[in-house]
Amino acid sequence: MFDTLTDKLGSVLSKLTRRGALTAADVTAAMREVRVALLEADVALPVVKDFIAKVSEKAVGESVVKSVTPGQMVVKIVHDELVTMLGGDPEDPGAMGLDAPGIDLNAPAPVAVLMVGLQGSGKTTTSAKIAHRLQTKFKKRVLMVSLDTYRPAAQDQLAILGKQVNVVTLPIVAGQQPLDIARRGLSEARTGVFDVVMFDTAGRLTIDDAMMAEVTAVRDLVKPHETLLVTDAMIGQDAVVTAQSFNEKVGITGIVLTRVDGDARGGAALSMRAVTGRPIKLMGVGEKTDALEIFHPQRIAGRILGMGDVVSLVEKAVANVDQEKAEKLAARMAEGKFDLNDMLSQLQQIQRMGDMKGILGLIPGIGQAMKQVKDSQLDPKTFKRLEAIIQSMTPKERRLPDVIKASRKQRIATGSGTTVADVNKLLKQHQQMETMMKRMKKMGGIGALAGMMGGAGGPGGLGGLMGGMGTLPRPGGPPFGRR
Ligand SMILES: Nc1nc2c(ncn2[C@@H]2O[C@H](COP(=O)(O)OP(=O)(O)OP(=O)(O)O)[C@@H](O)[C@H]2O)c(=O)[nH]1
Ligand SMILES: [Mg+2]
Repeated sequence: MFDTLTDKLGSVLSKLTRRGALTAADVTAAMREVRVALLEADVALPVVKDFIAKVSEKAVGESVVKSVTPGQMVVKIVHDELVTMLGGDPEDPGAMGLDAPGIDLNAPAPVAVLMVGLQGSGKTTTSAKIAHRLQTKFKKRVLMVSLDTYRPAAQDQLAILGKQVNVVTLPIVAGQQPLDIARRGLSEARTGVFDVVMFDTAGRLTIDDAMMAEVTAVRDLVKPHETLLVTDAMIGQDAVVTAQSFNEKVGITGIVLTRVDGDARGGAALSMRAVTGRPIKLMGVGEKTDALEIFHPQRIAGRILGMGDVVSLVEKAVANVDQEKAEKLAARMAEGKFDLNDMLSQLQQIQRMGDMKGILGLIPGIGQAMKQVKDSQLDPKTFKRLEAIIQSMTPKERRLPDVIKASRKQRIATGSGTTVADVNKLLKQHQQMETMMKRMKKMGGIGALAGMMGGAGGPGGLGGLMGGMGTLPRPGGPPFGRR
């Protein structure tokens, strides 16, 4: 489905990865091409704008890790942003394995699943595919119920599919209306001890008020745990509009994108999550009853970019650098050494770890002390400012902070866009941290740290917190994406 997009992105980004250094202008030019590629793939304009803005912001602020080129770094940023756009979490690639059911069955049996969508979108076929999948892979007993009394032989169609895949369908009673069939379906699902009951509905347009009223009445009766909108990937942006209006009128919990095997340009898949706020859960990849796949954001992003090797290269490089730095820092701290370079690398590591309060809260003994830490002390801007101050120092000053006297302070303040008072504060903080490292060495390591955390709210508090961070293992996954 994404062939054209993959080709375009591939050529833009591989040009970048081959360059040694990147200027802001290179990134801007590349982003212009990425933007065109996304628009041509029929991705909704607001989604494209947002995507480009996020990637550009991250690409410019990104520090480069040795052993990868800036261009490779940009590929990784684009990748992570794609994953996010598709509803995934770049830091948690295993969030939903490919062998997950794909839909949420976490409710008392029989779990009701309602299938809705436009005419011919693939509701009936998809119902059979899902039922088949749940029954064979997840050992669920599924009952299928057709509420399509509009199209001739629609109920027979489901019955035939049911036979093919060995899934029970509710016996057809000629002339019965949708709500009555639904009621009968529910009671059959209960008495027959089914795990899941799927309701296939007639295709309808959201502008057809009578039919929309009918489906909401069915919804109120069967109280579906999942209401899946089945929509055809081939209809591009219209699929997104359809999803929006079904969501407003019926309320959907997820989307199944069909005909992903066709030559759709991919825009629907890419904009759906951002525009509707609902995830694509599954995708239909053919007419056969087993042609159904989990919509896995990581995988799809990988497929679109087709640069998995670059992405994993960057992930590894970043993980290595972090690991090396953390180990070096821990070793130095164990010796009671802690200069401004060490402070800088700690600042950078902490920032990469994302939500600092969340992470600090995990450390035993710190949760309590955390309550006293002012939010401003954990504000990313504060860290950035501290980082800027240290970066404005010469190597000698970083190694031997004692040489920093008045005129040097003024120079550093000017260089980092701060004030002499800010520089003084940082130096004081560093001194407190250094003292603590020395004390810690005497007291025998990190175990002593919690006891020293009592005054976390005081001026040395943040220093104390950061002192503890260097020896912590980094939480899994690459430290990119969210900042
Ligand atoms: N290639 C391909 N064809 C599909 C896919 N899903 C459904 N189809 C085909 O699309 C056609 C319509 O599918 P149905 O399941 O009958 O669609 P529907 O939404 O139930 O249609 P109505 O009940 O008339 O609204 C059938 O020929 C299916 O085989 C898919 O993922 N890929
Ligand atoms: Mg149908």
